[in-house]
Amino acid sequence: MATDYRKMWDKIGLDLDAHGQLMQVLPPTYKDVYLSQSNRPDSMEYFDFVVSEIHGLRIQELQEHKSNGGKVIGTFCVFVPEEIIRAAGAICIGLCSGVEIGAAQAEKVLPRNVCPLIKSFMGFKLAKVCPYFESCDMVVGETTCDGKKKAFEILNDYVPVHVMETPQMKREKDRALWRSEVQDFVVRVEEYTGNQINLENIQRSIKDVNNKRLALLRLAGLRKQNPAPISGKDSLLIEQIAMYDDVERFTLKVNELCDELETRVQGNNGVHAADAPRIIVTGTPMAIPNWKVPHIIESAGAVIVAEELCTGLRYFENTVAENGTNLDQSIDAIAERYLGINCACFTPNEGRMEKLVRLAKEYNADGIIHCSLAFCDPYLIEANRVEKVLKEHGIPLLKIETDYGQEDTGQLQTRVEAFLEMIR
Ligand code: BJ8
Repeated sequence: MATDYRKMWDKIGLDLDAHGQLMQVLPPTYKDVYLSQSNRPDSMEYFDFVVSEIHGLRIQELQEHKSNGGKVIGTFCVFVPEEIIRAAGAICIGLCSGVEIGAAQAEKVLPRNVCPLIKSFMGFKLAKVCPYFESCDMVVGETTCDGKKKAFEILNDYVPVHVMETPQMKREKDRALWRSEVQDFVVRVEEYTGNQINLENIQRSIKDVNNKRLALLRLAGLRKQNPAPISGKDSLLIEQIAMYDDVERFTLKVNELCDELETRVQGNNGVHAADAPRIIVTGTPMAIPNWKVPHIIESAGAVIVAEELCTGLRYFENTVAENGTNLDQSIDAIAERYLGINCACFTPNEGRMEKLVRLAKEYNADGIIHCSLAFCDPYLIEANRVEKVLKEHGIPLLKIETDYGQEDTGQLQTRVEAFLEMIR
């Protein structure tokens, strides 16, 4: 029998009616999108369990951490250094959401035509439907895109927001700015948690988070095989869960999954036929439970072999150098690692173009699908640069612009099927 968490939800201040509506959406969607897949690895059981307890057990863990004096810090971008949060004994939680709930409330403070990711986090906070948000006493924003930057001013009316200034270029002076932002963040996190960050706890934290990223990289490496031993949908789910699960447990479970996948690879046991078109997805992050486009792609007979997304490679492809011998060196190493992220908020963003060409080769991809959220200027406009470079290299591309609604599903299916037909 399922545990009744209503008392806990009520205590942390959720609107139980609105939250009940949200919880009704998830199980049927999950069944259709995930549990309907055939030949899934047995080790996916853990990740299915995590989703089934998405607002239960993990929230209980956060509440226990808080009642023992710990802090929970929410983030909206993979640019926020989680190593620093962890070193200070706090738990870092990614708050981006991939579902449109609370849109009416969000539209009271935001324009109607705004990126769904921004509208969604504002809606979640205003409608009080997200126990992760309500567990955070502080959230960290960034100045990556204009929409988020301005939305954080409004969000600050409802929860304390610390904003990190992320540079828009990668010159030496931009690096210096970012290093100083990271140093300021250390001070802010120390003040907030009451815990000092020192060489010992930062090195431990760097190692733990590196291990998490390395486990995800191991998983990504296994997907280079043909046939792919795991679906793109399952891989995306794991990359989404990486944003909020317990770091050590998650790392262990991803490595266990990889052990199983290695056996699958040896037995030539894939989730799709060896001749299934191999697709790389690139673009804006796909926050949980936004599985619409991957579901369409894999239902049409293709297999997604990599995500050049922040819920994907951009999150784990780089690790922090572990050889810092003093605190400053370690903090600089963290700052440097984060500047390796190729977000479209940078200009120019050539690293992303080079990466896509390299990934297409490494993963033996037949095509790339560029998927951007509506009203996301950085990615929608940068799609032009992506198109130009991929054309020069003869890599087929399909560009999609969508939101969190299901209204365009039929149209997207038709376009994806036509694209797959073309590259087969
Ligand atoms: S590092 S991609 S997580 S900023 S989709 S809110 S950009 S209008 S999410 Fe992102 Fe960090 Fe970059 Fe990654 Fe704005 Fe675009 Fe919306 Fe976006």
